[in-house]
Amino acid sequence: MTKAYLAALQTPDISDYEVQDNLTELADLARNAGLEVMDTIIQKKSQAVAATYLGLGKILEISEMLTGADEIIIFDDELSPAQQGNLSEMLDCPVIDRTQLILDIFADRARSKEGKIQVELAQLEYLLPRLSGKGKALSRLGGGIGTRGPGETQLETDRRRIRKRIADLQSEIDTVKKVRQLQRTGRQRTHAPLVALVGYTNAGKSTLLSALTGEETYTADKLFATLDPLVRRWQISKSEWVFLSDTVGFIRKLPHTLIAAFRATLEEVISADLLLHVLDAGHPQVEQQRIAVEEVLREIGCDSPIVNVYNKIDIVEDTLITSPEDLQVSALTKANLDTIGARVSKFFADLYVIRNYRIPYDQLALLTFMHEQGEVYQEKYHAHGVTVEVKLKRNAADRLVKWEYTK
Ligand SMILES: Nc1nc2c(ncn2[C@@H]2O[C@H](COP(=O)(O)OP(=O)(O)OP(=O)(O)O)[C@@H](O)[C@H]2O)c(=O)[nH]1
Ligand SMILES: [Mg+2]
Repeated sequence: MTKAYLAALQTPDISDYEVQDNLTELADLARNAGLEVMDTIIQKKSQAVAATYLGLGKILEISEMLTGADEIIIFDDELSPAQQGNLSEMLDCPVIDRTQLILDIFADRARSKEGKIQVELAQLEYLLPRLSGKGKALSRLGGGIGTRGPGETQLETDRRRIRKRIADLQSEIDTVKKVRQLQRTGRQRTHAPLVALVGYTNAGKSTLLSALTGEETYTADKLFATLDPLVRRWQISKSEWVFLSDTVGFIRKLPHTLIAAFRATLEEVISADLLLHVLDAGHPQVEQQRIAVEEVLREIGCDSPIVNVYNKIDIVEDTLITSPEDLQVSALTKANLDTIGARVSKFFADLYVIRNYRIPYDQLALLTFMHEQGEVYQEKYHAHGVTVEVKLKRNAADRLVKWEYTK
């Protein structure tokens, strides 16, 4: 098993607690990538050294730890291509950063064609600037970590071929996007709302989707178990149902290349009417995780309303203090799951209104609008115009008050 050493730079704005937290998570990521974590190295410094990231003293200290066996050094922050090349040369050992580690785990987890294309795109975008002049350092990453996915041969091809591959992958993703768009349009036609489960990786999203919908999903106690989006029907009450989606989990410092590459997958989240933010209440860093997820949501341009669902309350010993709007459940023991249905049902009851309109014949575009945006219950043609009974989102209805009438 490859032995991993973890390294982090602690600048004055980062507390001891925070740096430990980040390293604990990095160790978890490393183990998820099949590495054995040996030791951690922290350097306190006002800023990173431009050429080598760490100072010379620290680099010597690390080199003394190394035994020359199958070893790798993993940095908690993204290294520049030059820093990565220099460090690897000086330590005579593969050097990767958190981004590359996450990309590697994603490559290992990707099963579907869509997942594989997106991960490969992210990996190539990451590798491209690291190819020039540092070919030697990169090809030394042989054997396992950092080489899964695009493969050794592609790493050695010139940048032009990689650019061409990136362009091909991008056009494949465009096709995926179109297919997803069609599926969404199909769903929109049913006028059932879309609720998306979002949250930190391993929070219990897939377990919750299974518990709510009764559908089997893949769940596992590992990071990024789910990569592909999944949409299922969820009957929230006898008369109401919604679409519920499960997608890839988030993490702190999620690589930008991944976020960009996973846009097609994340559309499911962006276009949702409501987000259920699943939080692992048993995790010591649950609040930091909540903030990290909210940051990623902002980054992908998602501003849908959010309901926080604190999951895993079965393993929380003390009373969990949350805001009164937040829900507390256990997907595993199914405790309090009915509170989620009740909240979602209330949300949509407040979101939609049923109204009657009288539309003159010279305003028929409004009728088209209602068919597109809402669910038309009744439509009658009279001499003066059309009367319609329709269920619409409240904000759409507000724009139509002029044509409203009470029966
Ligand atoms: N104790 C406890 N464990 C839970 C609960 N819900 C989920 N888990 C466990 O947490 C682990 C992760 O669950 P998943 O449903 O795969 O989590 P996820 O959010 O889908 O994770 P990713 O797909 O990796 O992002 C699994 O081992 C689950 O059995 C819960 O309510 N209580
Ligand atoms: Mg999952």
